Amino acid sequence: MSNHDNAALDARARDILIANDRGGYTIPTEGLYPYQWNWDSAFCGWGFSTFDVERAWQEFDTLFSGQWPNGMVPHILFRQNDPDYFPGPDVWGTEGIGPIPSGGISQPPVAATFVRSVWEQNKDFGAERVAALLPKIKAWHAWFMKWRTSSEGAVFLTHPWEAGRDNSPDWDSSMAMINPEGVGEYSRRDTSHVDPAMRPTKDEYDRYLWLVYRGRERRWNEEELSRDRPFMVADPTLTFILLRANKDLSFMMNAMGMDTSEVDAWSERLMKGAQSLRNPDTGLFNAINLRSGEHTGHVTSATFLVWYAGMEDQASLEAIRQELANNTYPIPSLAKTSPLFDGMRYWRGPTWAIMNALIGIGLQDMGHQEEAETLRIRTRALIAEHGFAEYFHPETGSPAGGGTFSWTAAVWLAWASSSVGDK
Ligand code: 2M8
Repeated sequence: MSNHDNAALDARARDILIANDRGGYTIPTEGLYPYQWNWDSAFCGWGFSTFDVERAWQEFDTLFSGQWPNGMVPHILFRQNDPDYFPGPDVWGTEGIGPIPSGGISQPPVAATFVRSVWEQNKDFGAERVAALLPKIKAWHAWFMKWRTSSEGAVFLTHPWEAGRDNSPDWDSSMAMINPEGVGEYSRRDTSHVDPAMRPTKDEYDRYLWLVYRGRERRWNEEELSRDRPFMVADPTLTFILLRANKDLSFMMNAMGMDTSEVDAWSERLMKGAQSLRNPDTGLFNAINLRSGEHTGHVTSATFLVWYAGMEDQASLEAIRQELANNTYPIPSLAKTSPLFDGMRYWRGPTWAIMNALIGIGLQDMGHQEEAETLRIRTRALIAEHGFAEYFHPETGSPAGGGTFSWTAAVWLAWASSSVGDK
């Protein structure tokens, strides 16, 4: 599609990861996100593995070094205070709970899958590292099973930041049920780094903070928080990703001669949970507002993680073919046919390279070679033509959000670049 210098782009992507390296961990991008984020970090490990395997293992190690005693791996690790980001460690108030000041919620557990991928590239080199990580990964998945699964077995989020798709329309109806009283004045930092038209609204931020204050008041005690959850949405991102990660965990444990029965039982449960996400009206998978019981009805990029979870589905296959046909740069984070579609606003329309990589891996694994390759080639063109941005307009390809973004660079190196497979 595009006529680009692939080797130069590989070098540029490596430079971005190296420049965002803060010594064993990687920040998503300077300014906007100055800390270690959970799923960003796992993607970075995958990206580093293409040129520095030792550094890849370090990334996983530093991520799990922030694990809480209850097994949770926080969505952000605040390794130093940086006034450029809000809400920072003082707002979260987690000091003393985990080993490092952090967020009080988690993020999509992609780590097991990338750990497996890096280990499989060189099993001798990675054996010890994997053996040390497996109990930690298992404890994290156990935390999800205990505190974040619905009665049907789908994984739910308790804060929009927990699914990583911060302002997705999937949360709108649940967010509307919150009255963010008492949030008071605060000063956002994100809108000083990025055009506010590309970010969540003040109404959304008020609710994000209200939920954080509520968690902080309860010292992030899951037992206490589980008694009354004002925000609770069963989500395809978390459900499909945990299901996939859990199967990869089982695979690695089995290879190490460990008993996998408990982990396999979790996969069974998650599989049922995933089925509960199928919207009877559209036939596609989407989120459920667990406080009202309603499916949200939105077709998002998370809808198409179904193959990533190792599940087959004809209706989704037809729908993704349509997305591939209808967008120059698929897959939009919200289908263009939605009246809420906004091509530049974060998780309400733009295309994200990380979601494409996960969807593409799933399609490939499940034998949908043609769709997988189309998605990979279009993502390659998108990045080659528009740079290593945080996200992109699905029609024009305009770069949006932060620039020189780590996970876009990582996805380039490990999946989108035409040199992948040559090595
Ligand atoms: C975005 O989320 C953070 C909060 O976690 C933010 O807006 O401040 C999301 O895109 C999330 O998925 C991502 O991990 C994070 C860092 O790239 O940024």
